[in-house]
Amino acid sequence: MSEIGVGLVGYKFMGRTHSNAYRQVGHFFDVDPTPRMVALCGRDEAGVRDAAAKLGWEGYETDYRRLVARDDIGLVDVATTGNAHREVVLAALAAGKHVLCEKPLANTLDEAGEMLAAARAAKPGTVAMVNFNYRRVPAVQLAKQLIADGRLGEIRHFRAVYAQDWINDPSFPLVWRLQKDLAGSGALGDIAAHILDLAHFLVGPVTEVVGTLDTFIKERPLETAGAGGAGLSAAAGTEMGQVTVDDAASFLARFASGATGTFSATRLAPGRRNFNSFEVNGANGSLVFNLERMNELEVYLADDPPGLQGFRTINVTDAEHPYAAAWWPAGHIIGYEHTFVHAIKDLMDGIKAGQTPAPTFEDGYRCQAVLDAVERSSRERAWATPQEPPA
Ligand code: SOE
Repeated sequence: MSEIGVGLVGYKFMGRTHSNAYRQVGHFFDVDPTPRMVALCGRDEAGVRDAAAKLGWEGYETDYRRLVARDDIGLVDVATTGNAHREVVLAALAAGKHVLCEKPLANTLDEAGEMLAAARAAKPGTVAMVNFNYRRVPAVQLAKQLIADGRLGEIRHFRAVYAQDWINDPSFPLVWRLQKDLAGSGALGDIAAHILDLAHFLVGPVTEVVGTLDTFIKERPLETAGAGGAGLSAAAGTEMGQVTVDDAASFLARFASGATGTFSATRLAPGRRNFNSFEVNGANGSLVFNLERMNELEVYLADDPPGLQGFRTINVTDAEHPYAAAWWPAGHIIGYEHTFVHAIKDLMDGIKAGQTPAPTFEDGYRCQAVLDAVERSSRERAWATPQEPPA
């Protein structure tokens, strides 16, 4: 049994979900290599030292350049604010490390292109993966299998809503996700990226979009220093600042397959804490997924006998389903954090095989290209074509 030293950059919300996944994966899956939690990295020494102790890391660093240079680290995991993805990923790849980068890959398409080029130029066997965790919900894997098996026939529509409400209160402070220079965009890159990646995973490439980006709350109180919560909470000061990103992203899409898509992402939907949902309509059936009922997939098959036709709710916890056998007996459901454990399991398998598990940096680039096209479409009020990945 081999092990691989891990260095994780970032220790807030995604840092916590990734730390939990590294701690748990070897206890529930047979992974080789197993991850060794060598060092957590963050600029604030008191903060990262306390987080390293709490989250189970052997040590910490306050400069990612030192982290990527360490000989006892073979995998660098990037869970930082979006503006730091590019520099940390490029440094880690240049140092010959495997890389996992949180979504979205970058803040701009140019950055994503640089990162894709660096991943392609890395020595053979280097893994460079993007973490779109919702692909690793067993119910989403079942949706993928049913579509791939042709059970729905020709896919005609993909319809997704990702709605949250954590910034609906105008007194919620101007955190990094609301600042373009740190986050790249708002709901578009943060949560529309998720339903777009699911669309790519389930239906295939998007070839054309038309959309609108809108900001409803245009200024917010500045965050008080050091108040950043571990999740989506924060403390507000009295000085006000400009919101420089979208609160909501809505767009239509055409797929290379001929299917059509509708996407709505907002963080101003009171009552929708983390409502990530999609519906797929094919010639012979439909699928409905709702993250708030993440262990279930609703399936309608048109060839069910007359009188017995209707959506059935499949509880996707039987051992036959992906990842399910590693956890609990059928019906004993799993949660959001398990999707990160599944991602790290697949990452370890990829490192052993020397093959990047999807989503690769090419998948991350394709997602970024559609986000970029939606931004152009919103500016120009016209259909826009996503940039193809460089050959
Ligand atoms: C905030 O919108 C957020 O934390 C996203 O950044 C995550 O990717 C999503 O899983 C939950 O909501």
